Order: sequence, then C-alpha cells, then structure tokens
Amino acid sequence: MKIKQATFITSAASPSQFVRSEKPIIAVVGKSNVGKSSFINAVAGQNKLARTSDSPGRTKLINYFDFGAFILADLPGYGYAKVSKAEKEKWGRTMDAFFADKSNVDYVISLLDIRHEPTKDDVLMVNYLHLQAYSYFFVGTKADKISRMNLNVRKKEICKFLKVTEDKLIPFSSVTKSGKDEVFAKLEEIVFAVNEIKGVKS
Ligand SMILES: Nc1nc2c(ncn2[C@@H]2O[C@H](COP(=O)(O)OP(=O)(O)OP(=O)(O)O)[C@@H](O)[C@H]2O)c(=O)[nH]1
Ligand SMILES: [Mg+2]
Repeated sequence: MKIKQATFITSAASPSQFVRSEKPIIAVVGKSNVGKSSFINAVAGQNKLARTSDSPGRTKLINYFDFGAFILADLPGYGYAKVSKAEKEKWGRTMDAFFADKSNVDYVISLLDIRHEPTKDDVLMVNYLHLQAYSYFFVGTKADKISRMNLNVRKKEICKFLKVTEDKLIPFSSVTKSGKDEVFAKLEEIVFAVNEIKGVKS
C-alpha cells in the first residue's frame, strides 16, 4: 500500500464532532507516551503530521488524519498518573461514546511498549476491545530500544501475557521504521476487509 499524502482532517472534543466516513476508520489507542502520534507520523512518512511530545498526556482530543484509502484516529492516551480525576472521567466518557457506536470506528490498532509487560490499563483496554467485539492488532513500539534477540523474547512474553497469538503483535520503531512493511501489509488487509463489509469498492 502506498500513502501519497496524509492530511489532518479535524480534532474532535465531543461525540458531535466525531468523523463519519465511508472510508475505514482505524483508531490508534495506547497509554500516554507509548508512541501513538509518532506511529501515525511514521506511517504517513511525515515528521509533523501528528504532534508528538516527551511529556505524556499531550493528545487530549481525537485527531483524525486522512491517509487516502483510510482514516486514522489518534486517540488520547490512557494511564497518565498526573491527570486529574475530572480529566480521567472526561477521557472515559469520550472513549465510551467513541467505542459505543460502531459507525465511529472500524478497526483498532492497540499500541504497547515492546520493552515492558503490558500495564493494568493496557489489559483493561484489551478486555474492553474484546467485550465490544472490536477487531484489532497490536503494535509493539520503541523496538529500537532493545536488541533484536530481546525483541523476539519480549514479543513472545507479551503475547503469552495477553493470551493472543504472536501474529497479532508487530514490533515497530518510529525511529528506524522497522516493522513498517508489516504494518502496511496489515493496513492493506484491513482496508480490503472493511471495504468489503461496508460495500464500498477498494
Ligand atoms: N526510541 C523511540 N522513541 C519513540 C518511539 N515512538 C515514540 N517515541 C518517543 O516517545 C515519546 C512519546 O511519543 P508520542 O508519539 O508523542 O506518544 P503518544 O502515545 O502520542 O503520547 P500522548 O499523546 O501523550 O498519549 C516521544 O518522545 C517520542 O519521540 C520509538 O519507536 N522509538
Ligand atoms: Mg499523542
């Protein structure tokens, strides 16, 4: 799959602003600072499409990006300890509203830090996706920070921990772009499948 040019569509702060489209809408979820915005930029082949930050909790709105054949939705990160209770509740309401209606989202890419055991919040997110019967795959971010040998070990451990098969997790680095081909192949599959379901020609 070739991405010609990805463009920013809009930011949504509330359900009335959620984007509806005939194109597949793929949500990117994960804890704060895991690398969601960096992942989106790497897929786009652009540095500054989605705003990234060293300080967690940067992306507070749902930011939508048009990739031509599909739309990526950059969701606000979870599990950031320094966020106030009120903000956490607002986050929960936005997420619930987003995932409650299947016209908001066709597929989910769930990002995990490949270096660490999934957090409690990661597990909650995965359970939530199961419960809501969403299709998803995992991207293990920051793969450049560990050795190749360790990468396979971590991949096995994370999949075992989450009780998923290993084909569900793609190790990825936004720095070296390793894993990009696998991600593109997966995106191609998703776009084809969702278009078949939505009855749109791909
Ligand atoms: N080494 C390395 N650093 C990464 C990678 N992906 C992201 N980072 C760094 O991790 C930090 C957070 O990245 P973001 O893409 O802003 O993370 P996010 O998940 O969008 O964070 P929030 O919007 O706060 O939820 C930044 O300093 C990135 O440069 C990666 O693959 N490798
Ligand atoms: Mg972000």
